Amino acid sequence: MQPQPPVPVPGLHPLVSALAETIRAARQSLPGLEPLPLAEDLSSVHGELDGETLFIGNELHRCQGLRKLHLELARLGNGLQILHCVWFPDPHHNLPIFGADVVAGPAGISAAIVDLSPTTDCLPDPISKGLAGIDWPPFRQVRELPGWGTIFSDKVCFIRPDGADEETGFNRLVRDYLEVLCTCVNTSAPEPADAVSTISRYEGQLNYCLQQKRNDKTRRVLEKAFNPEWADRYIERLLFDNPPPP
Ligand code: BLA
Repeated sequence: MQPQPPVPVPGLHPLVSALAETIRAARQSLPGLEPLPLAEDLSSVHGELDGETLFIGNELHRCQGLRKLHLELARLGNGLQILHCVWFPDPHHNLPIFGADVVAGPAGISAAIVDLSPTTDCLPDPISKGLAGIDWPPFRQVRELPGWGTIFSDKVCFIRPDGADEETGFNRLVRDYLEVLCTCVNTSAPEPADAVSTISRYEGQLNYCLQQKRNDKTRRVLEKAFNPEWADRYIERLLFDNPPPP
């Protein structure tokens, strides 16, 4: 049950490695950061599919204000690489959910998404103001969100990066989003467990997890690489486990 040190994944796409470093650097600035224990069979997962090596590396932490920071790097066969990251707030704090997902196939990155997602009607004021001050690169291929994507804010960035300059631009955008969030985490104070605001943030986070679980693409890839039972446990227990009630 010991937390694992970052496991290097050989041959990762440059944007995937660069984003992992951006996320780790931001994480380091958080108050009271500590590793969270991770079940042995979920921390570092190896497998084989059609002669290809499958690999998933997970890093799990918590800090004051955030109940769970999850960074996952995966290679899942057919040249598929995934960076998955969600920082789940502690509902006692008025903080959004940070989410980022990058999917790279043999032909390059098909999906790159980053957001600070609200758990109530709107984002906290300092987050909205911080995001409004960010310089967005003019991405050429903006993608349409799926039906379950109503959980994201109006500041969500969902693109297919067009070339190395846009990949660099996306990495910079993620760094800027994290800077806005980390500034707020560092000054955030908890509200009582029975406050209406705390309870509605808890419910909002439950809904976020529920909607993310409607993404068939995640489940399908994991079922194919491993098996349906393993995929189900992985999604329910690690990727989108429900928050504990406040
Ligand atoms: C899409 N996610 C995808 C796709 C795959 C995965 C294969 C399709 C790629 C494409 O449309 O180009 C697979 N993603 C995974 C797997 C994991 C993963 C296996 O994270 C984990 C092991 N998904 C998230 C998070 C967000 C997210 C945190 O896990 C956003 C913050 C978004 N992924 C997301 C979205 C799509 C996607 C919006 C597009 C879905 C669609 O178009 O239907």
